[in-house]
Amino acid sequence: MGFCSPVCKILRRGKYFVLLILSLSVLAWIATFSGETVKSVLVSSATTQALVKEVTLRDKLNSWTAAPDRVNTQPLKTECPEKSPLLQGALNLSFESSLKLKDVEGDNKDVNEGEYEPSDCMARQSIAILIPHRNRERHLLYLLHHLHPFLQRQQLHYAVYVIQQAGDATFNRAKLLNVGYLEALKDYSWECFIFHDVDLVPENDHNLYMCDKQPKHLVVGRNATGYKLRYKGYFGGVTAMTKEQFLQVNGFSNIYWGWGGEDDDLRIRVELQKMKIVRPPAQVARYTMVFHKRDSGNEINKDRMKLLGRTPHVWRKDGLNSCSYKTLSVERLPLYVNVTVDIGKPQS
Ligand code: UD2
Ligand code: MN
Repeated sequence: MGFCSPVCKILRRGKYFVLLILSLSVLAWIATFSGETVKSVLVSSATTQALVKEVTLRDKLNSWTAAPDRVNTQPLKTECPEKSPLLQGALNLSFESSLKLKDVEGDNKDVNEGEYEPSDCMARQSIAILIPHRNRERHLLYLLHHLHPFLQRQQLHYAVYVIQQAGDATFNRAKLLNVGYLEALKDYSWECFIFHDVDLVPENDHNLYMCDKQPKHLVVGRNATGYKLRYKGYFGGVTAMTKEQFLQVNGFSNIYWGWGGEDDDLRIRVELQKMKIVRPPAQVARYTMVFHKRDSGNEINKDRMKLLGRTPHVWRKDGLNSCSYKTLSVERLPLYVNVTVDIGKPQS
C-alpha cells in the first residue's frame, strides 16, 4: 500500500486528467456542432423563407393589384426628416448637347437598375416614376440627368420606369401609363405613382414628388405658358396618385390615340370619385419643357371631345381592368427600367 499509493495516486490523477481532457473535447465538439446546427437551421429557414417569398412573389405577379414586399436586408433606419436637409430650391437647369448617357450614369452611381433609396434614413414614401416614351431619347437623357439627383435630394425611395411604345401605330400616352403602373407593381408594392412627360424638367426641388391624400398635379406653370396654369382643371404633364387613388378611378382610359384629351379624361375620373386635385404652390411647381414640335404618329385626336363626353358612362370598364398589351422586353438598365410594349393600334 505504502509503495502502491503514490503510483495509484498518479494513475488516478492521470485518469482524471485524461477524463477531463476527454470531457472538454466532447463539450467543445458539442458546442461546435450545435453552433453549426443553429447556423444551418438559420440558413435553411432563410432559404425556405426565400423560397416561400419567391413562390408568393410569383403568385402575386399573376395578380396586378398586389406586389411583393422587398426582403429588407438593411439594418433598421430612422425615418427621413419631414423636410429633407438636402433641398436647394430653385435650380439652374442646363441642357448641354454634349451630354452623354455614360456621364449621367457616372453621376448617379448610387442608382441601381433605376432604383434608389437613401442610405442613412428610411424614405417616407416609395415612388414609381412612369415615363411614356417613343423617339425622344435626347429629352429622356436631359430628364434623367436632372431627375435622379432631384429625387435623391428629396430622400425618396424611387424607381424610374420608361414605357416604350413599340411599332409606329398612333401614340397612346395614357395606355402606356396604365402599362407602367401594372408592370411596376410586379417589382414592388409602390405606394405612389408619378405620371411624367419625358420633356418636362422640374425647376425647384421643393416640388415634392410624393403623393398626397388627394391626387396631385405638379405642373402649375412652365416656361412656354408664362408659368401660369393653362386652364382650370388642367391635369396634364406630371401628376401624382397613390396606388389606391389610381385603382379607384380604374386608371387612365385606353382609348385615347394621338394627342390630347387623356389628361382631361383622368380629371373627370378623379372628380367622379369626389376626389379633389391639389397643387403645390405656384412658385415651386415650375417646369421647363424642352422645346419640341408635335411628333409624327401623335397627331391631334379629333375624337377627344366626343370621348370625354362618354367618360362618366364608360370609366368602369375602360381602364386598368381592360388594359391589354404584350410586354416585348423589360431591360434593367443602370438608370431606368426600360419596358417595351405592344399596345396595339386604334380600333377603326
Ligand atoms: C401635353 C401635356 C401632356 C399630354 C399631352 C396630350 C403638358 C405639359 N403636357 O403635352 O401631359 O396630356 O399634352 O396628349 O401639358 N411622347 C413620346 N413620343 C411621341 C409622342 C409623345 O415620347 O412621339 C410622350 C412624351 O413623354 C411626351 C408626352 O408623350 O412628353 C406628351 O406628348 P407631347 O409632349 O408631344 O405633348 P404636349 O407637350 O402638348
Ligand atoms: Mn411636351
